Amino acid sequence: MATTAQAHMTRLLDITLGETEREAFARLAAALAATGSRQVDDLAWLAHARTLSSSIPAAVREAIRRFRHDPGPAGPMTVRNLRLPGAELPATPTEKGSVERTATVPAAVAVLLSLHLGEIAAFREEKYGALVQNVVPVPGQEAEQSNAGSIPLDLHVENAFHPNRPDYVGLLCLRGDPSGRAGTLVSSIREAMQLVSGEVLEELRRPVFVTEPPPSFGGGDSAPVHAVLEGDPEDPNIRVDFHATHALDDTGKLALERLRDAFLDVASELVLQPGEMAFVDNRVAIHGRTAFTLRYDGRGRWLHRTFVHLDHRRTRIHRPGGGPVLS
Ligand SMILES: O=C(O)CCC(=O)C(=O)O
Ligand SMILES: [Fe+2]
Repeated sequence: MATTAQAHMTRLLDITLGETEREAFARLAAALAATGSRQVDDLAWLAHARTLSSSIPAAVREAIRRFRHDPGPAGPMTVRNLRLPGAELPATPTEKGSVERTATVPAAVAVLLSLHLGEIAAFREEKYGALVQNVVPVPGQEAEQSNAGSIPLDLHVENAFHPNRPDYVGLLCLRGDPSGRAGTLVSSIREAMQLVSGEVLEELRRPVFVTEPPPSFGGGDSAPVHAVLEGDPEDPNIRVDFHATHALDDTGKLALERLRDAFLDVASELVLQPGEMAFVDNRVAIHGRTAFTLRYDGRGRWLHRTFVHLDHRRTRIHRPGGGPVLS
């Protein structure tokens, strides 16, 4: 573990805080957690968090800036060695639609990093528009294709059906899976497309795919037909959810299968540990999760999730009052 003021970088885009950064970040998060209304979704608290996000350690700001410029071949960046409450952490929540409204230290950490990357955002229809959401298994929802389940979660772009889907998804680990089995899978189109023929890539650029909203959005209509690969054919954006995206013709179906195989071949597994936060570029990479064993004894896996947009102005018409929640 690095102990100098200079944080140690495991990869260009990953960063492990040295002890000095770790303590400085912890002090900042504690100060933010104790500020004002202590409510994450309160605009005044959020404004304070935005200001403080410029005071996170320089090495973290630099890593985030590099990641924002280019997410690299694989698509995630991970910040490691953040100090979070250990033994004092409350029991892992188990209720449906669980969110973190209170500005706890972990919520403050997730918000500080997210606000340095861009603009934190949420959707009114999903988890009540809370900015910090809990990713925890929920009794009775084990078999659901949502983050409340514990069966394998198919690889997906977050909210692939939505025209204003997040640019980034942040996942902060408060409590790891005690069995060590729950892995977040991340797989990028930059790597996957190397394994797919030009003809298949051509098929994926046709607007012959539909994507249904996830259960977390309470169902509803599919998005209009769309292409799975958009933008520059050399370095496209990806828009697919292997559970919710369907092709309208047979060549499209075959192309989706080929793409899925390629994504699985290049996927990497991040087994997040407490004090680690991963950000996934939701335009370049897709993510999912392996199956894991459930525990409802208060010690089970617990992540905080945030969404980040780069251009707040683009969604202004959907954000009443200029707040962070899209309706
Ligand atoms: O549980 C995980 O590691 C990821 C779950 C997920 O896809 C999400 O919360 O968006
Ligand atoms: Fe997800």
